[in-house]
Amino acid sequence: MTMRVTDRVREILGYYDGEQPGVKTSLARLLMQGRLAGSGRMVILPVDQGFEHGPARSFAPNPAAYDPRYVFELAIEAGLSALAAPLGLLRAGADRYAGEIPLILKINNANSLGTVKDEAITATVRDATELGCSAIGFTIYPGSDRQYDMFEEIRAASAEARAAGLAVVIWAYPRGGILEAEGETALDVIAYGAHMAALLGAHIIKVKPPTSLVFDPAARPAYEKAAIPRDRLEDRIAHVVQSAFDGRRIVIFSGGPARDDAAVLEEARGIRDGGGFGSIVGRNAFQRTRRDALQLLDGIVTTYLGTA
Ligand code: FBP
Repeated sequence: MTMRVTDRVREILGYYDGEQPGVKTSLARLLMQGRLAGSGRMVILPVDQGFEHGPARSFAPNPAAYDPRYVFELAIEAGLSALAAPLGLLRAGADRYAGEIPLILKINNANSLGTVKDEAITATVRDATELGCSAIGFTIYPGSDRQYDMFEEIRAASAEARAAGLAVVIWAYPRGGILEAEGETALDVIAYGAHMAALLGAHIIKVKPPTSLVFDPAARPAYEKAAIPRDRLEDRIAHVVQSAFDGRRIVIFSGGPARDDAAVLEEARGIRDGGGFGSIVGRNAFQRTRRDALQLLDGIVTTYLGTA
């Protein structure tokens, strides 16, 4: 860290008062890295899609990304805040690129071959500290039949991570149970997932950008009575951020399947204007050629740094 911690980053770290100093130091490292250093925003490159969706669906569009070193270099060259990935991928680059980019070890993973909405624990906090990581990452599936076991797993892992001075990033991913596809990204469901992640002790919460649907009939009157605006993306982002301790937890939004630059940048503007803390952009980065990916990531970073 060459730059001094900025007022904005100090303010954000203040949201975590009472937390272990080691955890705050790890958060500071994520917030003081790359081109967004000091701004209070972050852009993370996640590369666990090979596990979640399979290698060809993930990397065939840009075969260079089959090589773990490629994604390390992409995150470093684009000046991003961190690289998040499963154990094997981080092990394949953590030594060579030591100190060049903060790492988030994704300690649970799912694949698309199983039928149960669940994830296996695939790495330990010890692995994360050995690799020099700043955080562990963990997915919960609120709504799935395995959700309560997942909550217990993250309780145990997060206690261990905090003791080791690591931040905890929760991917709050409602799916399974009564949630059909449209329910997974409904505004009330995403806000509910973000809130539970905060209650489970997440320092950073990752969710999908929500649609304007209110899925749960029991929640509808609350949305209507309070006239919670939900037509514009920025209003929906603001509602999700408010649901995570009134903006006192870092909430970032995921990129989704590859789309054109204009759509990704428009979404980043909505996230920024709604008070979101940034993006976690995988497929829209590594499925493009290196040149195109760097250009889009530059656009995303510039959006978060600016107001236009
Ligand atoms: P993307 O930008 O590629 O969507 O990555 C974000 C992420 O959370 C990944 O960490 C994860 O593998 C992926 O989304 C899961 O996507 P999906 O919901 O489509 O299975």
